[in-house]
Amino acid sequence: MKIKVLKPILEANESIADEVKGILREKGIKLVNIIGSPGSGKTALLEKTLAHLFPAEVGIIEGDISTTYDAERVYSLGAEVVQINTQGACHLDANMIKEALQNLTLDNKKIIFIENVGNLVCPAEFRLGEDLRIIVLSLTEGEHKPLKYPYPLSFSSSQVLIVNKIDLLPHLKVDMEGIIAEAKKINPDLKVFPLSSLTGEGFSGWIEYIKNLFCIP
Ligand SMILES: Nc1nc2c(ncn2[C@@H]2O[C@H](COP(=O)(O)OP(=O)(O)OP(=O)(O)O)[C@@H](O)[C@H]2O)c(=O)[nH]1
Ligand SMILES: [Mg+2]
Repeated sequence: MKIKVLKPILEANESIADEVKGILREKGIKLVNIIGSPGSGKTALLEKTLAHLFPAEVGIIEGDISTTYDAERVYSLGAEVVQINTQGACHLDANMIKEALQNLTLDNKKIIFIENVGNLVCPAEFRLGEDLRIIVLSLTEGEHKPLKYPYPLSFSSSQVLIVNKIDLLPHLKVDMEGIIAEAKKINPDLKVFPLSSLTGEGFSGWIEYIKNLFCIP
């Protein structure tokens, strides 16, 4: 009997992620992968960010286990959106992104945001061909998240940490500076933006950063 050994899942994912990167590089489009726990504010961050960009130049890939609620929220703001329902899987993989790209108009896009499935653990393992990986952490998630979740590499493989819901700071017993210090212990190069996706407080630094990084006027 011949036993077939398939490529390990992560190895196969890596090569498809490279393909995705190649497709988008050819079109001059930047890809941003947003990771974070359920309810941390990934969609809210996207909604407020869209207000500072030309929505027609933005594509969004929404990853959820089920429903199109988040896709409807960003679609109503003028962005083209594709919803991926993973039917139980706790993360997106590069193959799903490759397929989603076939359902987006690429010619008029400058940037594509991926909202990954709400989960601080599984999505970190799967590179999607992104140019930038962002982790969104809400202050309501409590302290010590960076040290409790160093593996897989959710904090160390991200370039940006959004500390969301700072409008709630007066109502919480949480040490924001302590959270940031912990995250920096794991990844000293993290760019950190404390902000509120509800009030817009702290947004100017984040918007300036992403526009400069990707040369968006
Ligand atoms: N006070 C406050 N509430 C926020 C902020 N950002 C998001 N929320 C609220 O937090 C809840 C979750 O926000 P979402 O943007 O749906 O979170 P998400 O990370 O996209 O959630 P999933 O897609 O389910 O993983 C909603 O009720 C938002 O209104 C914020 O900065 N401040
Ligand atoms: Mg969401």
